[in-house]
Amino acid sequence: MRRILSAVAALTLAAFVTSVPAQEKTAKSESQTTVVKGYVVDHMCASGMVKLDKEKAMARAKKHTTQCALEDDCAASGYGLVSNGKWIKFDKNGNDEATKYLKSTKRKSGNYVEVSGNMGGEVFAVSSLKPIEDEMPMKGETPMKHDMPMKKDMPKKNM
Ligand SMILES: [Cu+2]
Repeated sequence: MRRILSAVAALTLAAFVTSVPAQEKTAKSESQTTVVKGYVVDHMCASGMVKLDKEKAMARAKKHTTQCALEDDCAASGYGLVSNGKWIKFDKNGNDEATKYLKSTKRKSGNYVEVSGNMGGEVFAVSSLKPIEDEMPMKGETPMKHDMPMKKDMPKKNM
């Protein structure tokens, strides 16, 4: 009898263990963590950009300077991403993360980042923000790798 009971217990335990991953899966898909890439821009400047077509919007977002984003009016309008030519507004945490990033970055423009979080209602609830390598080099232009143009990178003009 004892042996049967422990076999039943083992089976019950096995059933419980195998059911756990399924539950985790459901919980994960419900929280819907999304990863988005784009340029960190303030709302004020971005609102003009996203009226343009996708390519132009991205080019403008890339050129938008860190200094501009940190100016009082720009900062007050809140931050978000210009991603795929569209505006994605950040929540409070996203704003804080963007401010922290903009104040510490050495980039003068081209603030290309990856954010993960929750795209729920009107704002993107940011859980993390990290700078990543700019995937969109401008046509006919070498991507800026340094804050200051290096002499050896400048095209030589021997007239
Ligand atoms: Cu700006």
